[in-house]
Amino acid sequence: MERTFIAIKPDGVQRGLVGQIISRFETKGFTLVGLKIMSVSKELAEKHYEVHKERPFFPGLIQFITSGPVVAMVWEGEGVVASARKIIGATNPLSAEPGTIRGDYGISVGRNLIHGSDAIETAQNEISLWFKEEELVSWQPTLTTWIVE
Ligand code: D4T
Repeated sequence: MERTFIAIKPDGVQRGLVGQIISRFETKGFTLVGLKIMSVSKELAEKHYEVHKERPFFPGLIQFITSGPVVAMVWEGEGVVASARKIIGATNPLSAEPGTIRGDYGISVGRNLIHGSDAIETAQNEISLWFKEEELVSWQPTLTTWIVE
């Protein structure tokens, strides 16, 4: 079953949005299979954002993501990678549609609240970077037959 990596960034945690953000994915019908609050090391942050290492915003991004606790999650469900990106909204919260997480709660690209994997392969790499296999729980919610035909 498809899985994606989602992280509530330090701004989302500090602003008390953890519960509301988790609710978006829960009420959509996806299944939470991994969850932890953690301090992000510089090493992990640099690995996670490696593709951006030559970009001018990279130092600020690393400083920000390591500046406070992050809530790291793995969500599961059919089409979850692309669907989660839609729920999250555009990278710049000012361009993100109302109804998306970034569209509803943010105004600045450097404080865009949440990360979601951008493709299935990226998701697999990010999940193994952030979680150990034994931290993930495979389970089938009893509600599944009322959510998935
Ligand atoms: P993440 O990876 O955090 O889910 O964001 P996106 O997938 O939506 O966007 P991204 O990879 O292009 O950017 C990664 C991260 O860098 C921050 N950022 C981005 C920034 O601070 N300034 C910028 O100009 C850009 C483009 C925000 C998200």
